[in-house]
Amino acid sequence: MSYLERVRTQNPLIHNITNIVVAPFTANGLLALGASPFMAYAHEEVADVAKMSGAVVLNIGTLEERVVEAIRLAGQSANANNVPVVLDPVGAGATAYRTETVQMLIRELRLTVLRGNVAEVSNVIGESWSIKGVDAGQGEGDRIGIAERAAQRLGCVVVITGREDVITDGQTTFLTSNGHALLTQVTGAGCLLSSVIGAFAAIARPGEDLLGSVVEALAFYGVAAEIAAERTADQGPGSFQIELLNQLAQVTPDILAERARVRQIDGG
Ligand code: ATP
Ligand code: TZP
Ligand code: MG
Ligand code: MG
Repeated sequence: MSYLERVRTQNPLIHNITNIVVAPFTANGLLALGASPFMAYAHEEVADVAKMSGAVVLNIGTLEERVVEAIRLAGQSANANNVPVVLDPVGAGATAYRTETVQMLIRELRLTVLRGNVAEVSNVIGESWSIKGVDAGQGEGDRIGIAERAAQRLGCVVVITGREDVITDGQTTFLTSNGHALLTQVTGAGCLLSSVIGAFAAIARPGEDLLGSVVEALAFYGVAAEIAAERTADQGPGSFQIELLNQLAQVTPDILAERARVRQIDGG
């Protein structure tokens, strides 16, 4: 059974502490995929919600003190209960507050997956890369090297997205090249992807197939975007955004196998 089928069969509960821009889009995307979204922020309940979930997705997009504390409490509970933790360090490097917050989080939490653009991931590990708000700035650095160093330093799977995505555990590295430029015109395309990765991490067997599952999440999301772009070719980002949700529900394991562009570049 593919990881995608496992997500749809197991319907994992995904606890999201995300930003105010993307919450409904993220919940709808997870439902379309076949996962079960749960947005919960209250300090009184986040530990309980994290404990009962298949994965916890932490996103600092519109951070403020109460949200940061909710993220910390949820992450600690997930760690204590062996629930996978995905961190999306939105805008890390754009302000000192964001950079310091992600650095506190990586000190205090054990991450399962870190997913960001190249600037965000660089800034998380103290290698600066220009960033304009929440979008990666221009740069010519070694995206693969940054991802591998981040994975080794944090002891987790790291995903750097862009036109081509890098997925690595620090030893073995994959590139996926599905996707479509229209994804850059939909806010939350990266944030939803981080939650989709959470759903695939939730069904992975710990220590066995996490990396493979995350690679499939990237290919799946990219294929859904490609088909959505084909179906809305004469329209624009609004129609594309809706069709992306449709395709998250409609892409089958066979379509995925036919269209996925995945390349392993290092290791075993
Ligand atoms: P940024 O804020 O820098 O756009 P993000 O958090 O929105 O970052 P992206 O890097 O845009 O995240 O990645 C989100 C999705 O969009 C991924 O599936 C990625 O493969 C895809 N993607 C991003 N840019 C392109 C592109 N130019 N062509 C094809 N796919 C892309
Ligand atoms: N501002 C703060 S969070 C956010 C914006 C526009 C959403 C960012 O979403 P993504 O997925 O990184 O494009
Ligand atoms: Mg983007
Ligand atoms: Mg982002």
